[in-house]
Amino acid sequence: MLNFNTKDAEDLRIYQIIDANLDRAREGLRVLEDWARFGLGKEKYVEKIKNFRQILGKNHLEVYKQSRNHIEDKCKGLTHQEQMNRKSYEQIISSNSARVQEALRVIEEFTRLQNHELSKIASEIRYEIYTIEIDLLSFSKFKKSEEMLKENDLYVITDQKDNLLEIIEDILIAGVRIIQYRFKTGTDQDHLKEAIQIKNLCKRYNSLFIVNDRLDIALASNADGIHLGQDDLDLKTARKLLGYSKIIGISANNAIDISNALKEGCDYIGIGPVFETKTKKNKKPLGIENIKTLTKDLNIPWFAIGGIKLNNISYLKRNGFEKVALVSQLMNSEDPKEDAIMMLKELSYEN
Ligand code: TZP
Ligand code: MG
Repeated sequence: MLNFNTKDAEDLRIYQIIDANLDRAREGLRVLEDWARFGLGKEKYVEKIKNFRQILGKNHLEVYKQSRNHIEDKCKGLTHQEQMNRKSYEQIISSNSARVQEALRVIEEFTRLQNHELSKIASEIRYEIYTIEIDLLSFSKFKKSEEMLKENDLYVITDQKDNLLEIIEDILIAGVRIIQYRFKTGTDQDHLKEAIQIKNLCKRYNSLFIVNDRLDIALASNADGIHLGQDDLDLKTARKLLGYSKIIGISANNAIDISNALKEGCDYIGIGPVFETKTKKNKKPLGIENIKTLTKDLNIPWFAIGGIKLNNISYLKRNGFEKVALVSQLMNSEDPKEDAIMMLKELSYEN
């Protein structure tokens, strides 16, 4: 039972703490709720967070509110430099989750003696916020990757090169925003080391970093996603292991591959080979007419791949191909930066 008869100074000070922290928690929750609603469109999370706000609202008793001006708060309006430095939505989610968690912890401690029920509520919500924070961050990360896939038309895949990092940096400077790390021989240790270096470069240039074939290397290098061929790990298993913050791309070259990939929730598709290519000698080219048929109703991002060069981009564009992926044109280029700039230019022309 609550006992609010005693109005001694100590009680008032405690109520003031509870009052301030209920406000703090609800404000932080509102930030998370609005991001879940407008930023991510995640109805289930909106409902959950709204419910927490309402529970805390109901428990914001008059006695707490009335204590508000008991002692003048000398720290009112103080802001921390960190608040001014928030640059990304992720930082906003994290700092507001922390604000809610901290406020709830304070409520939990100070209500323990005279409002046990509110103490329990604060503790329960606090635990749920830890999970909600991680989920919202995953969704936000995924959404950002999804947008990058939509916005960028040139997807560059690496080959094994001594000066690979240099080539990649040139390509990133040129404006390419999707890099896939692909390797077929060598040691895992070397690949992981290289993957981390490329990931860091991609991060610096705000670009997507995707690992081909290898889920372990993708996870260990904190890649943004993985690209799987038809003989690689199946998409369902990959999704289970990677979670929902990472993108998964699939290589397809017929209608069944495409329909399976869509059913299992892939995020983009690489379709090819369009033309003959030395990079994948044993695959028969599909040709543009086949690809046009295969992609007629496709409504996720797809990249044509195989034998794509600077001199056939305009032909592909005239046939309605918007996005391309390639290896040799940039990996074997004398001037990868200049070639990437030209490619991006070609791809940006309206037909
Ligand atoms: N998948 C289908 S074709 C291909 C892959 C990985 C190779 C593309 O390489 P290039 O050098 O751009 O033709
Ligand atoms: Mg593969």
